[in-house]
Amino acid sequence: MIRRYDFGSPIPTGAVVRTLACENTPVPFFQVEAKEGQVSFSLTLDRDDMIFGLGENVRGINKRGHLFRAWNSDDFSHTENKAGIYASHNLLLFSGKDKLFGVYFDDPGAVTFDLGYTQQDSVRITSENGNLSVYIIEADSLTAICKEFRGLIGRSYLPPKWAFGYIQSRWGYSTDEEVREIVKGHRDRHIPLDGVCMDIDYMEDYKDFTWDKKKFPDLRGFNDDMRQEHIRLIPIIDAGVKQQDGYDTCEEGLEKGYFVKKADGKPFVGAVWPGRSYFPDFLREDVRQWFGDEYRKLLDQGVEGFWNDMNEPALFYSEESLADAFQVADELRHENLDIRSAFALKDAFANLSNNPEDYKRFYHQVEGKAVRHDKVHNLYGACMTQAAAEGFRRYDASKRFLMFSRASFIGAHRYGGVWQGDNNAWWAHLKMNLQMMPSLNMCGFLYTGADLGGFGCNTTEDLLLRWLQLGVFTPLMRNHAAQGTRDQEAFRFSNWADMRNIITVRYALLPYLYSEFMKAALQDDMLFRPLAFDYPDDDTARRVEDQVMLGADCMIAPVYEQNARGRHVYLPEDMLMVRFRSAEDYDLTPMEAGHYWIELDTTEMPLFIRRGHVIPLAKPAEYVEGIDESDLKLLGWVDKDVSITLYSDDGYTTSPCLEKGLTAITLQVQGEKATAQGHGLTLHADDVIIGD
Ligand code: MIG
Repeated sequence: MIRRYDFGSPIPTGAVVRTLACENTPVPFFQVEAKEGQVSFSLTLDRDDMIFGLGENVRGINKRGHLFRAWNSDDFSHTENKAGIYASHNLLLFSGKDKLFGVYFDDPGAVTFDLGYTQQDSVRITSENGNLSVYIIEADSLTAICKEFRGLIGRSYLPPKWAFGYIQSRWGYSTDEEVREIVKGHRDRHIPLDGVCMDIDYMEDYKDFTWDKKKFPDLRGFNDDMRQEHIRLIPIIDAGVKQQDGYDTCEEGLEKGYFVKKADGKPFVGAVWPGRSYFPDFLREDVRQWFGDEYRKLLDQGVEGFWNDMNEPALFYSEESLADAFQVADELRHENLDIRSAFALKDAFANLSNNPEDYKRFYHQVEGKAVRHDKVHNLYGACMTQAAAEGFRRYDASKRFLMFSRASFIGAHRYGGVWQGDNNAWWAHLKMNLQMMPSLNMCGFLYTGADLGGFGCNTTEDLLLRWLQLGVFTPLMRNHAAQGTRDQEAFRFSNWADMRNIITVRYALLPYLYSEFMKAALQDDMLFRPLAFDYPDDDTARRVEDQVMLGADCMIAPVYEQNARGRHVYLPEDMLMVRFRSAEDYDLTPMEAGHYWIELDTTEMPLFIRRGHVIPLAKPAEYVEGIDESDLKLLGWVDKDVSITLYSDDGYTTSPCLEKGLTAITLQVQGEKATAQGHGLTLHADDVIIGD
């Protein structure tokens, strides 16, 4: 059951797709206080209450105890003290002795979430706008609450099947020759690969929808060559449009008045990669249509996927803030810089980027009215993703395109996926990657993953290998690194064969992972769940922060510590451990519920299959299109006959039908032997373990 409560005059966000009448009774569970234009919602926590949600964010799965703030930020250092990163996913789930409900704050501006931070037993959520809709969601389990919520916000984005392949990326690839070398580096060593991201250097002077003709003289031909090798090119698009005479996107945007404007009606100028830039008013439908159609310039070259960046929007400086900083510098020029003035000078420049004041300098048009940016800040990236997705639909409605964005808001989950932004080559960020998966899934973002190996800082051989072992399971499996860091492609390292072996596991599991992804997307379920969702009565399971449930049948528990040769795992029920070294080299260990220390060499990764469940494993392939989905091995630990269904489709149809895509597989147990049947499938059941 979902109920809606309005406060002030809510600004439409597009997050919710179901029309619900507004209740005129007080909102349950919370004490409401309106003060100085803000509205706060408070409640008291019992000692054992837990709080889930907030999507893409720092800290653990249980969010209790920290202070968060919904304010999409280009923050390249995801440390624990941060109040948020690139996304605002304002969903909370409360679970405890007397509490079981979800609450969604549909507010496009800043919202603070004091979740037992100021005082450990109290929660206070404050909408700085004071204009919002609050949705209270009740059902009989956390999983059911999420499903209800997902019904409210609409079906998740469906990527094409190739987007589940391994993708290589690096900020710095700049010529077609270089990309060919990267592809060759993988293909020569049989490291599977399906895509290469093109970062900002492919563009001409960082201008959206252009490419440098010297570096990519024949983009169409190059794209075709890559397609022959089963590789897709995935160019980046930035939110800011370079200010330059003769640049068509800039000129057209100016002429039609498509860019955000200052109070005086002049277009706002902020700087990003290309220097001074304009920012499309993505909150306007006509602007979305225009910008979305610009992607055609690259789609016409055969491109089938993009990533949208810098759409918080990131701002290096504005004309105004830069002028202020220079003024401070001028004033201090002849001073004897002391403790105060030296810092004042430094701060004048250090605080230029993503400065809160700049976000008050420009306006959007929302339903014909000018709305100051800071009131709707968190919608910007989401509306850019929507623009792209709608552009793709107009371009070819029959086909799925890949889209993942950096900034997001709930609602954007219908239009694209997200990557988890600029992490670092830190072990802590491997763990954070795992913890973000279920939280993002709660909010509808199913197609997601983090920069494997770490974006900033230099990775190490063991960190990348361990991170790939998690990446095997994340729908977006992309190795990405920042300019200036150590080369990070798997083939650069002495242990490349171990990395290859791990990546082959992804391809062997792909029929299963794709099936679970599509089932989750088409039924508003989560692909990754905290253990608390599946074992609500198990107090140990409820507090597990480093293992998560995957699909209907599995649990994952990656190693996330340097030099570790194993880890502790808690099994809430009997499970079969598959210890993979590669798609074809693994061992099986049936394990009863309980606590274990599991030996895992750096080359080994575990997957746990619940007793009574079976999952399919294909032969390894070097690209998604090469996977033979008709010849499958079954893995599992069963006591009796089992039937499962496997979803499959052509991989690009835009209106997949769950029922049509399902194939039933039945496993029959007779004595010590299992046999399996499924329409059109060759099935091998030798790796199914029977009974005790
Ligand atoms: O701030 O395009 O998060 O993935 O490589 C740098 C260059 C801008 C930030 C993205 C990152 C990308 C980088 N971009």
